[in-house]
Amino acid sequence: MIVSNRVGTPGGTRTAGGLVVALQDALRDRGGVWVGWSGETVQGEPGPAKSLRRGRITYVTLDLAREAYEAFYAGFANGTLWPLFHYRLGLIAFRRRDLEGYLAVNERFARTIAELLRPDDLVWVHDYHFLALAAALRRLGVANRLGFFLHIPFPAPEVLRALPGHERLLRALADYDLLGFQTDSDARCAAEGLERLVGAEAVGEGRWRLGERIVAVGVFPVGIETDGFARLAARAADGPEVSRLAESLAGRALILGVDRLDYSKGLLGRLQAIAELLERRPQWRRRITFLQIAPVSRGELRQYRALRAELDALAGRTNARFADVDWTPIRWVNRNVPRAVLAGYLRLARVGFVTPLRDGMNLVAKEYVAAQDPEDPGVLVLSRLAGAAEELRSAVLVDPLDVEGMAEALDAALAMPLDERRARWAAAIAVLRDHTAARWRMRFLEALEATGPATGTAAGVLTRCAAAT
Ligand code: ADQ
Repeated sequence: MIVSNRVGTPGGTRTAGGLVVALQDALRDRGGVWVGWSGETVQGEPGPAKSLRRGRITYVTLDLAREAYEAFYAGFANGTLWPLFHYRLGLIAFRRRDLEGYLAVNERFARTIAELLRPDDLVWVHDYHFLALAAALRRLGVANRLGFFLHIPFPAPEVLRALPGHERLLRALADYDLLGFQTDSDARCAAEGLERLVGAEAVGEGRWRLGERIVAVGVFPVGIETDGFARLAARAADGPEVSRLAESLAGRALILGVDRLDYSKGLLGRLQAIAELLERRPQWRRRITFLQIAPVSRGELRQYRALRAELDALAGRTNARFADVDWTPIRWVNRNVPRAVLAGYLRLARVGFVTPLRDGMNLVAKEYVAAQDPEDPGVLVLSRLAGAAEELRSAVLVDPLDVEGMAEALDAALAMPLDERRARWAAAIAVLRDHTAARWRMRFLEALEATGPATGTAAGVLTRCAAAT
């Protein structure tokens, strides 16, 4: 059984992210149930869960009452946990009633899940919306193996300590059998939080004891279906949408960014770096186009609306400053793009520009590498603070706060000779062919199956929280 806030719509993967596809494949292989929010809010009490069977997968979705949505999704999950876990303390809004609403939604999901579970089912829970789900399930007497994977970074204990109620959430995490993280640093932070903030005791082999419970902590970097995405990109290259973009470039080099419009993605610094490049390296004026595809996300939250206004203004100002009658440097597009078209755009780009201030992994960086033409690959310019930077060491790595440094990196990437581009790409694609989405889910599920006091998992050696040292 998979639990995640949003579920992949049955059959529909046209716009679905790589992750939804990977989870769908996991259920298709083994058969199972996918539980999540329907995406609908209702006035008053929501009705019972809806269930839909397609092949070997049963989708079970719950509506949320409007107030539950406000407290759980807009409030605690995205107004409190998201900024906290991305180290943006100044953006945190905290209200007790949001925390209460969050815990209540976790309880409601637990009741639905408990009714559906058979004794030997494995449960794999995803992301920060459900930190407290295992605790709620245990209270209902569920003894199944419960695994949790966090897609976003896990903060250092000193940062987590800012959250009222953090002890309760950490104890709730220990009700899972396995906690999975994107990077070593995230796993170390979680382990150190368990030790320092709620007194868990390391019992060896990547496992911690808290009261009666033993929880394993491991590192499982999310991957993509590398070869599948490469084929998608190669096929898309001659399609009408990609040709339209190619023609509009009129031979200019394309620098491409693709992100949800989120303050963690470093979009302001990215636009500033484009302006800096054009200012300091005038030889690139008229010779590049920066396309940023950034569909609006969580637009009902104040912080997101403010960011959007700032980005609109900055893109407009930069264009006004550098544009000519027949050229504008920045194309700022707030729209979703079908996956197959996106793959073609990524292939067309001379530079993939990915500069989050912090990111659990960042799949766009991986998709950019997979989409390249092996004969003439482009260059990935990647933030050191994306989880993907731990694997993609051959990218041009940048500090996302260093605007001048990012402009220099763009200059180097645009001028990079073919030999060096090929060598960097070959190193990156080798990693991605090895660390695929299929391997990610198999490793996680194997580790989850191996948990329990009798067997235990050798999940990794964890010492100090890197972010705290
Ligand atoms: P996100 O923050 O959403 O994911 P990311 O990892 O880049 O970020 O994944 C986004 C996915 O959506 C990619 O597959 C991308 O192609 C797709 N996408 C983005 N913009 C799009 C657009 N305009 N049109 C179409 N598709 C678009 C969270 C964490 C990440 C972590 C992932 C997976 O924040 O750090 O890598 O989960 O674990």
